Amino acid sequence: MITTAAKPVHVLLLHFLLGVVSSAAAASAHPGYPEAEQCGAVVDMVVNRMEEYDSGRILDITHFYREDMPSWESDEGLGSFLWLAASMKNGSKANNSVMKLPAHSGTHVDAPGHVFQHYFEAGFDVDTLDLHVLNGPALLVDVPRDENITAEVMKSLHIPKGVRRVLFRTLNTDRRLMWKKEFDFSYVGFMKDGAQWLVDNTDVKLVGVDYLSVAAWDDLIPSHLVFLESREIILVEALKLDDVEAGIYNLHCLPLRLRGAEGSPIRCILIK
Ligand SMILES: *[C@@H]1O[C@H](CO)[C@@H](O)[C@H](O)[C@H]1NC(C)=O
Ligand SMILES: *[C@@H]1O[C@H](CO)[C@@H](O)[C@H](O)[C@H]1NC(C)=O
Ligand SMILES: CC(=O)N[C@H]1CO[C@H](CO)[C@@H](O)[C@@H]1O
Repeated sequence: MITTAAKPVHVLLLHFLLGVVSSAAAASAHPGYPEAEQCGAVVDMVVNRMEEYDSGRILDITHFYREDMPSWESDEGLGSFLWLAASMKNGSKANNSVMKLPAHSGTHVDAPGHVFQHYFEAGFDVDTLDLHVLNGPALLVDVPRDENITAEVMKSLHIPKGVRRVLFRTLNTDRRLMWKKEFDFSYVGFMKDGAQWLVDNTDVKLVGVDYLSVAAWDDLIPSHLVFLESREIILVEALKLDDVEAGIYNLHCLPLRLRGAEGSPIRCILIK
């Protein structure tokens, strides 16, 4: 990162007074500003954002952060989270943005300290999560759309023994809940008995879901407790599973190394 040391006030004032002349001179002197003859090419620059790479072999299942994405229990959405603290337009040598995000916003991961105070105090933060669990073969399954994820539903999915990572696509994806600003309390998630069934009867160590919580609102804390108690299961939430076929993929998820944090934004991709 390049930072520009703060300038004394009188220098800033001088910049301001010299105004246009000074910034034009600074612009032409800075190699990061295009020369006049290159301007035509600059006008043609087109940003090509992708959800898939390498002809669909790599699928991005992470939501991009946006101000109008839903935020926990809020009607207002995530709101402003990124601003340009230093900008070339205002005389800095480089553009430098600053961000401020709740740790559990957008596509994110929960660590055991999220719902267990003794785990939090002992340091079971996102930097302790097993990258082997977060990376490897994963099954994307469609959950019946008429229920929350109960023990009965879990049973009906017939997840084979040996499957260690499962992404559960639910009614949340059909309802496009992650694309709505208002937090929706009626999202689908795990009921306590569904979480318990998974713990008792499967080898699943990574549970991925398509809204902000793995646990249905009605069983919010009980389901989290069941999943996180053993410290062996990792919860990945608010995955973007739209337009992805059910099946087996290689999953790659990398949280930020935020020591002391019980949650972190995470980048997840599927590779065919
Ligand atoms: C540049 O400075 C002006 C005046 O202080 C301010 O209004 C503007 O928002 C700044 N722009 C950026 C991109 O920082
Ligand atoms: C799931 O549970 C929530 C409450 O946590 C409820 O509002 C919602 O209707 C349930 N969804 C289905 C499909 O049963
Ligand atoms: C937001 C903003 O001011 N961004 C500027 C950063 O610097 C580039 C290069 O000068 C400008 O084109 C952007 O407008």
